Amino acid sequence: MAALARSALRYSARHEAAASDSFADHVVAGLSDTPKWLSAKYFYDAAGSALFEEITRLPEYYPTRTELSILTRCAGEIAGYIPLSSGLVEFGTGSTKKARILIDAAPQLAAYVPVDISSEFLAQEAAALRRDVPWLPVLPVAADFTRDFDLPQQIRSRPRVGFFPGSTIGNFEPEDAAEFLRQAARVLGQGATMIVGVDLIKDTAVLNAAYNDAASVTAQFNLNILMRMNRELGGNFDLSSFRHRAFYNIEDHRIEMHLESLKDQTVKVAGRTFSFETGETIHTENSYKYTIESFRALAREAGWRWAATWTDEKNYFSVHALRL
Ligand code: AVI
Repeated sequence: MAALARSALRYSARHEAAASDSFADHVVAGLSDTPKWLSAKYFYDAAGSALFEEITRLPEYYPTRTELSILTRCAGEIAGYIPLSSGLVEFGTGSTKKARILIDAAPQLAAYVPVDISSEFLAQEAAALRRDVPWLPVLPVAADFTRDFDLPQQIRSRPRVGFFPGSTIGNFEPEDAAEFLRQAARVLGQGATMIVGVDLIKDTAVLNAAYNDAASVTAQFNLNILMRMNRELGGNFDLSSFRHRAFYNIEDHRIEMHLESLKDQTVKVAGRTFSFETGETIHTENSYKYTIESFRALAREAGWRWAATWTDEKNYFSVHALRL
């Protein structure tokens, strides 16, 4: 995934309200709180984005390959929910790999609109797609996809289909996920369709393994945020004094990722000093898991009508079509 491709991710409304847009302010707010927290959006610098790409290829990390297999196997059926001459709007386009599966199956598409905060990355992906799929107008929009943005003039009078794969919706707090779906409804407009990838609740051992891989890539991904604070905010975190912790919280239906302090210590970062007790953690990410029913309920609450669901044979992952 490109640097910043997911930088529009919010961690929770509470955290968002507490921190301004600057990384330094965010770090000071999160590390001054009890318990300490940081937003998952700061994982995705260049190193973090490369590590996330590695995660998607790990044997334990089933979501990416399972979603790709559903999209590939069910592309024809999913394309049946894409109206004639419509515009496909992808929210937070990390890579066009998944959209390409839908594009290949839906020659009725009139345009593809990748939306991402990183304009440089968008331009690269758009150029590659134009080369490979010359019949399709590609109209990139550089914007924070969680906020209001204008669709390109060329698709305003066409039917619109939103696409939000990867279970990125799981990194939102449920109330923020509903707010995102409401926002997508406002942007796409009446009559729109939305195709969303959602990771499902499953055996705890499978979930825990996916975020505690044997090669420790997820641990490096989590610890990278300390490295980023050292580099960008003059921090002096000793990475060997923290460890990656990830576990499935059954009550809240979410994987929680934390960085745990291995000793009593003080750390300087962003011009401030923070104390850590042994065992104290920084909560760095939530990854919510849904049942098909609980996701449908969330979508309904946000004003969308459920139209179809596709899953894999193990029921690990789901892709939903919603209608406004
Ligand atoms: C981007 N997102 C859907 C990933 C997830 O599974 O929640 C991020 C991730 N964190 C650790 N591994 C992968």
